[in-house]
Amino acid sequence: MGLLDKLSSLLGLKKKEVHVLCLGLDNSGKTTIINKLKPSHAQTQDIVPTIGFSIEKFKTSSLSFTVFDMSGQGRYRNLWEHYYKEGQAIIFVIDSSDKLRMVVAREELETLLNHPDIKHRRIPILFFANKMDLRDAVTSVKVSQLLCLESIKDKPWHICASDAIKGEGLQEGVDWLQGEACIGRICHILGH
Ligand SMILES: Nc1nc2c(ncn2[C@@H]2O[C@H](COP(=O)(O)OP(=O)(O)O)[C@@H](O)[C@H]2O)c(=O)[nH]1
Ligand SMILES: [Mg+2]
Repeated sequence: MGLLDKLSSLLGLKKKEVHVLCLGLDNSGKTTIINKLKPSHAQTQDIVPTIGFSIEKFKTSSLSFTVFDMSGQGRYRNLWEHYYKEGQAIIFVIDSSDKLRMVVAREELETLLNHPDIKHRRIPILFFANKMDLRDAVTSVKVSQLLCLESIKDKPWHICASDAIKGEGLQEGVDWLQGEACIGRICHILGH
């Protein structure tokens, strides 16, 4: 069973689809992570609505993923923001070895958190401090400091160090997200 199949069956979500947004700057490792999570039978659809901006989408029986790069000086922001409404969980990927662009990642994160379709929703956010295998990589604690994650008070969040090529750290992240999605669903059922 793939990680995502396990996740969806544990969640008992066979009927309802959960939509996960996987975002971060280009080159952070999103495609590599998603490919590791993806069961072999999942269907991938690459949509290229305009030159310079592409979206990857794939679906399993109960989870649907939308993956895109938050790069290009926000030139395509209006295209990617369109997907925020349907997101019920967020995976935000950071290249831990790219210190120069850490500030850009932080700005994009802030813009995301302040967006009207995200701001007032208690969406769980999983951060992958990726490329931990690289010599230049900073620790996940340092990444969370550089991104000011401690200031996120109104959403559950978690950071995991990962090496997407070896697949290390991904399971821990998915396990956390799974727990949060369960809590979210129970709250939803209870009307909270
Ligand atoms: N060393 C190392 N390289 C990685 C890791 N994750 C991704 N990469 C490499 O980083 C580059 C960008 O990865 P990709 O998944 O295409 O990033 P995306 O633009 O965010 O989708 C590729 O050459 C990957 O092989 C990692 O954990 N460690
Ligand atoms: Mg990609």
